[in-house]
Amino acid sequence: MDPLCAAVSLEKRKRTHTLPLPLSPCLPAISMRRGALIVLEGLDRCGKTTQCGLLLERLRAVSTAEPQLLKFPDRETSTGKLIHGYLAEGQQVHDRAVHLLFSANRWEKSDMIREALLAGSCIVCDRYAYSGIAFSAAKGIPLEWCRQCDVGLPEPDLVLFLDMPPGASEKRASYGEERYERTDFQERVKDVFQELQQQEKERGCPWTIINADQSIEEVQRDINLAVDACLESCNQGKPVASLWSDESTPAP
Ligand code: Z5A
Ligand code: MG
Repeated sequence: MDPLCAAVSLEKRKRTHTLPLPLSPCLPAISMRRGALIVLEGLDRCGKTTQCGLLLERLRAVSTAEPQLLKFPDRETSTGKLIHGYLAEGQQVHDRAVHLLFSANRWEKSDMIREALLAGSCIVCDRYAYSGIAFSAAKGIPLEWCRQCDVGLPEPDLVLFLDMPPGASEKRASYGEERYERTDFQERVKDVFQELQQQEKERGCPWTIINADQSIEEVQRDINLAVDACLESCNQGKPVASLWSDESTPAP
């Protein structure tokens, strides 16, 4: 059995007993042939940021290359500052212009993502292009127009959709502080996410749906199961693909 599979199967055995799941200190971390791009998506307050942090911690234990966490929007870059003004400070920006800003905010990171994956680092992404489409199409912008801006970004190896009824998230902390945090709008966003999910399934890139309406530990357990399978396939030389495009970069 190759070392990654050994680490992963040890993890699977441990899972039945304890959560969270630290690797045995005796087991050396694995040098991955290439890293995996793992995206967490879902409606507001479904637990994406919480689970991204937990996943990062776990990947640190499995791999020799440092895993990285990206959060979109990245509010620190120049495009991110404009986005933050729009989301949190009520600044007015044309719907299509703000869509382009969100997309640009991802493109700024695209070379870095590809290089890190090829160097063996896993990347955990807190929202990605799917949020970009879902929130803009929910405002009435045509879905295909929204998608075009993100064609060619690094394609995720795993999309984990944290599924939760829109009403349930209202009970969670800080709900309602930003633009978009209204149940009627979140219902429309969920409809677009469902349409995207169906389209991705039809093109052979199905999302993994995680029930987010359970405890943090239970959600983490379900995520870990899906991530294990994804790491195995990346380590077997799956190329780094481009989203909604035929281009790809072979794994080293
Ligand atoms: N947006 C867009 O329009 N276009 C784009 O291209 C992109 C984004 C990328 C800001 O995003 C907005 O940008 C977002 C979409 C839009 N607007 N909306 N809606 P953001 O990611 O910065 O949003 P946020 O403010 O971080 O919210 P969030 O990410 O949706 O929350 P979350 O990360 O999913 O949840 P959390 O922070 O992990 O958890 C929320 C609370 O629930 C917290 O107190 C946790 O302790 C608690 N929690 C977490 N898990 C559980 C469980 N399992 N049980 C109970 N409590 C829990
Ligand atoms: Mg978040």
